[in-house]
Amino acid sequence: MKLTGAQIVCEALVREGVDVVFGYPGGSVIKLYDTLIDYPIHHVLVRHEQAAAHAADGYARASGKVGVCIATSGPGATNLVTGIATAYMDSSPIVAITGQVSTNLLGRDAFQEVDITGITMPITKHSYLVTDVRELPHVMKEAFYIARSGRPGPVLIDIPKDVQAAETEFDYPDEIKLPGYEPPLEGDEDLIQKMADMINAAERPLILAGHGVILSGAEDELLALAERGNFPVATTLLGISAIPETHRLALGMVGMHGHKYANQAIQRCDLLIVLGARFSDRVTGKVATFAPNAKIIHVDIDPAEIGKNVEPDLAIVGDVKRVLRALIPLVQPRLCVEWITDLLRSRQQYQDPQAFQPKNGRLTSPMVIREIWRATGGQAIMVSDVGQNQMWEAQYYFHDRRRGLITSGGLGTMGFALPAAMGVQAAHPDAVVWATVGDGGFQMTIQELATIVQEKYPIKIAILNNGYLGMVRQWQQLFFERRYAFTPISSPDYLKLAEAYGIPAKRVTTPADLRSSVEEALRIPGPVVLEFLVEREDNVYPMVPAGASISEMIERHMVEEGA
Ligand SMILES: Cc1ncc(C[n+]2csc(CCOP(=O)(O)OP(=O)(O)O)c2C)c(N)n1
Repeated sequence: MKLTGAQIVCEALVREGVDVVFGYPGGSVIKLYDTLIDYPIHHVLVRHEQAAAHAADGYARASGKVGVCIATSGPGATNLVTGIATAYMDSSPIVAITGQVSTNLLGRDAFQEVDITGITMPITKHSYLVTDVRELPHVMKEAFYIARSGRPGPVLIDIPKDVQAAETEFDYPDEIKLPGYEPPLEGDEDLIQKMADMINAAERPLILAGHGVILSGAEDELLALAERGNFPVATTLLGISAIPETHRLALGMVGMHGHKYANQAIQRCDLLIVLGARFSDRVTGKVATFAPNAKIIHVDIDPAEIGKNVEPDLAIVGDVKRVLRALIPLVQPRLCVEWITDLLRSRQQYQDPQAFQPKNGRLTSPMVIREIWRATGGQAIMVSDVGQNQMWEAQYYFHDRRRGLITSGGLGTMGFALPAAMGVQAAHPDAVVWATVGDGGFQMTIQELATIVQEKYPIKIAILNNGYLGMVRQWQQLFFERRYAFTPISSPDYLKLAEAYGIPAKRVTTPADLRSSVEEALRIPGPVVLEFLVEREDNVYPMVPAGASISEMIERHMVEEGA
């Protein structure tokens, strides 16, 4: 059967199980759009292409499936770049399809021509410029395979206008074999035995779970391993929800704004078992003093990660789920009583009661986040933006739902939350989805309120309005002598704005109104905007200064009481 390039794209999407795509039309994809409308694929019209990429990313992170976004050539394609880079840094599988000028105009600075494969080369797993329609079926198949296999990531397919219109015989490959690309799945048996021996011999073992645990769907195995040996489990920011955060063995997040006791556990353990994490600088702080008393085991599917930042004592390249399945029977069931009792005690003892004290009569962000946690029973999918709001969300919401936190960790992209929440809601129409955003980040992709309304996504949007680009202000306060250079930021009247979009909204100013406002928002079936006026100069504690050791945490009392 002969099909056009545009039909081949749509047929391939259907065969890959894609039921929703996020995009924005233009001259170079008009043929594709004209075809797409006849296919059983829902197209979400975003208001800016950046949002299409973030939404595809949010969809992928929440569902474990590949997210798809579409943009036209030139400015449409470049608008995707931030979203593609965000997905790349966090190993999120998306396929980005861009239109391109016709092949006869390539390289001639034609209208809306940009070399998007060149631009995105360092931020994709692979990118294709398809100049012959006959290549399209296998390019589509390969793109999905590459995006989702091994260490997942974004793939871009750039398709010139004439290729979309050209016809060829359609034959979709069943399988893909790519020379030189064979993601290693099974870990080496001998090394897994060695890993078990090290675990069995350790006195103070600690698991550090990263995004790889979630990406490989190894949550059950992680829990089985932890419970088998009574091992405490800390997570990276993206590893949050790998273990239910209210589980007795869950220690919470490590790193720059990690929990004090979790960071201390890293410094005290004698064996650190790192699963699907990449030793980001936000996690390790000063590498030379990271986990100084521990032997380190690193399990990761990407061989390039081994020894990149931290040299492990034992490395296993493989899929976390498969490695853990092979490992668990080799680990002796036991109770690490002393070490864990000690840790749990320090976990209980560490509190920052001031985080929950209204300041200057105003709410604090931790109060707001904790209230959302209470009202949703830890089961909402929380999509956080970047800045203080992100760290408070990670610290004060206990994520018990799998894939319950969606956030931009590696790139740290402000403006991520609102569009990513759209993808999350598309993946899970019945889930309770909250986007928590700062007043700065919200204004970066604020236009997506229109998409949310058009799609009837019942997203609850919590704006933590402190009148500042808070996280930068915090650094200025602590390290730049309080010179608040260009961080005070004004906001529009969010209630009027929400009204203009047709979204119910409420401004919450006092602690007394907090509970009823959150509960009311949950009762409303559609989207809601809640603007919380929070203390303007609150800081996220603890904080490890950039480049310092994770044992050198700044705590609230050191700053506010001048200790
Ligand atoms: C696109 C982008 N630009 C700039 C930054 C640098 N940055 C990190 S946090 C932050 C402040 C965020 O302010 P806001 O959104 O109000 O959130 P808050 O920290 O107050 O919670 C900035 C500017 C960024 N992460 N992303």
